[in-house]
Amino acid sequence: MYTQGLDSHGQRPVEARPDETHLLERFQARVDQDERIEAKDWMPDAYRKTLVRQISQHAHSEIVGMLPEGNWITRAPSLRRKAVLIAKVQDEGGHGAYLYSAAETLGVSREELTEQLLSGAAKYSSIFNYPTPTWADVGAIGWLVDGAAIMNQIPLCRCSYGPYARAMVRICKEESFHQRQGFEIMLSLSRGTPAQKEMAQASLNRWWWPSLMMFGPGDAESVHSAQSMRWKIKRFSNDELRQRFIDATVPQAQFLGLSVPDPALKWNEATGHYDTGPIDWTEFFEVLKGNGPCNRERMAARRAAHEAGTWVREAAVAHAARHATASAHPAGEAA
Ligand code: FAQ
Repeated sequence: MYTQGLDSHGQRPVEARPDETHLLERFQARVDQDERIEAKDWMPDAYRKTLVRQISQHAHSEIVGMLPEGNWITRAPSLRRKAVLIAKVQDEGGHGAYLYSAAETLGVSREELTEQLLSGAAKYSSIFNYPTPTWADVGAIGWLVDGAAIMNQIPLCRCSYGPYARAMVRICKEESFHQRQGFEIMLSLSRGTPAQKEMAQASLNRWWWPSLMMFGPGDAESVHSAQSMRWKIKRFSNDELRQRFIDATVPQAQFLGLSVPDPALKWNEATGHYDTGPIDWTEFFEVLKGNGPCNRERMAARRAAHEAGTWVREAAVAHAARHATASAHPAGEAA
């Protein structure tokens, strides 16, 4: 019930029906030449399915991702922080809306996608199943979670599927502001009183490892990566992006005067990258199975919100129907 899409379908190699071989070759040639694939173009069924899976999971993540920070809107420490946080959480809702629209261009309805989320059939990012017990968590989410999201999403602006790539351009601009506001909260706390600095450190300790897990399983375990990279949906592997994030973020932690909670973390002169200790993949897969600290709470909140919004959806449908009747029979014309 609370799983995140355990009915995962491993990506089978794409096989063309005999009559599709030519279409498939042409499609791959277009992708290889970095041409954009648009909604009405021919595309292999598996490409369409992969995009619907990834884009909808991404949309669900944005929507569920409003909850951990939304938890702090009523308790933000100043009017300025409150206004910024409200705007940030609204941006995430907007990202969800663009992404659902991008998924709809592939022939799936928003209702179906919502149903998949609410029934537990669809996944959303593991990261949003962790709690936000202190204000510093709002800083850590902006700094680390939005930071990881940007690292993963900038390459998606060059995704082969046009509607997804275009949605990502605006999303990345907004995520970049989110990352800065998070870092600025962490900076204020780490330059504040000893108690504030301790709060920032505790929050880095909580969010560091889950942020690394956001990039998905290691390359050897990533079932979709190879095919998605051939299709140029993904441009870099999970491990490559994770390493880039680590290399960019460790110096930021040093600037804040905070320690990354990894005793094995070490700069490797030979590779030009940071080496890290092992990631606890058992924790990741438990979160995906629905056993993270907040999976049940997050799904319960989404179901309650959906329920509470029923009258809005009904009113919108009634309004659209009335509008359609009025334009079909303008005033003065006989019905
Ligand atoms: N959580 O074969 P791969 C954000 C699943 S938005 C849960 O490597 P793929 C903004 C994966 O779906 C954050 N499940 O899969 C924000 C697959 O299962 P399936 C979301 C995960 O697709 C900030 C299985 O494991 N971002 O943060 C995760 O090639 C602050 C095997 O994995 C996106 O969605 C995970 N972390 O690569 C909002 C970006 N990782 O589907 C509010 C777009 C993997 O077969 C506040 N997505 N899985 O049942 C992607 O780039 C890719 O889908 C990856 C996974 C990289 C996430």
